[in-house]
Amino acid sequence: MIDNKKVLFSGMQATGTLTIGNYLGALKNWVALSEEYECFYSVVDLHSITVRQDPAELRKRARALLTLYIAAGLDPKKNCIYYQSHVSGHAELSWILNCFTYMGELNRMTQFKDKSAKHADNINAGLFTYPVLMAADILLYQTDVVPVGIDQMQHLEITRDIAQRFNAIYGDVFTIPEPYIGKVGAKIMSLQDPVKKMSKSDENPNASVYLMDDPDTIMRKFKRAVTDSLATIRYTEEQPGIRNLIDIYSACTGKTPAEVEKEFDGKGYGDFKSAVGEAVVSVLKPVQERFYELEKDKTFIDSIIKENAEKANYFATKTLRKVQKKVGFPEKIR
Ligand code: ATP
Ligand code: LTN
Repeated sequence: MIDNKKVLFSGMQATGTLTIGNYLGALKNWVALSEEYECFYSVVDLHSITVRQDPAELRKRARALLTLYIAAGLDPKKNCIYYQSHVSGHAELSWILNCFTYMGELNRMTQFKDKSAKHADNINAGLFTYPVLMAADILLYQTDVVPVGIDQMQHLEITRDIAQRFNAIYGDVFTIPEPYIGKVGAKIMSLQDPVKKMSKSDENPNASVYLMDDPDTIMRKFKRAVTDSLATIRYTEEQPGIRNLIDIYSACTGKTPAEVEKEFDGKGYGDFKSAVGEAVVSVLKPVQERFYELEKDKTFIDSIIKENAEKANYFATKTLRKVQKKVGFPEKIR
């Protein structure tokens, strides 16, 4: 608890341009929850280097991502929006938690399996211990709730296991966090292969709609979206392409899948795809406009980066000191 409010933590990697999957599955919920909780939203740049990055590009993307958090509607005066690399406590706690995590647990992580298949030439130790750093992010702020997409559930479970294991040895040190998965949009699928998750690192640009795509591009991508030959708009497992479009439309309009089925009963796929495209365009337009405005205000963004790093450091240090004492590190002489 901070000032009688429960704590929320979440983060995203600056590995590429955000997709509507990231927006509908995570960022949109962050904004919805931001009044109710004391929030920490991190640009997790330490996680990004588990995959090789171009330094100048990473720096640019990280700043764009931080700006996008604000453009999406997070008030940076109320929410702590910051770079993970500006708070050394993440790396320090991560080391300690590494010593409380088993190889066997990490071996089971599906994201590790996926990423190591994809980056077979660089299966580094950081990629393997990625979930421990994520646990450190969350536990450092005594987090109650973590809004993420479904793909991050396994990482949330290991975070809880590590925290419970630590608490069982040393007493109530960490708050045990709960995941928050939105009712709609928690798993947006690729537009080209609707049984695969939409991902910002997909090589096929038509598979994902990016947050900064212009209206023509968005409409074109939806027109090309892979569907089926059943010619009926139903929310079923047999029609993964249509089901995904219904999810996207629901998440953008607030309508339930049943309402969407009714609205498009008897209509063709062409009409439906155009409607989905238009709904996405109108959700993204204000975010894009704010982004381009904010991007110009270097002084403002810089001040946010500085102030929030200080705030995050303050809370991180509190937990870190407690943990260091518990495990038996000597106190610093001041
Ligand atoms: P990468 O392709 O680099 O692995 P990603 O697109 O999978 O990236 P992440 O940075 O791993 O995105 O995820 C950021 C947040 O967005 C997480 O909370 C994650 O659960 C959520 N998310 C990612 N992809 C989707 C998706 N397709 N649908 C819903 N939520 C998603
Ligand atoms: N692994 C997450 C990003 C992430 C995160 C976190 C999410 C790093 N640390 C802490 C929530 C809480 C991902 O989306 N790939």
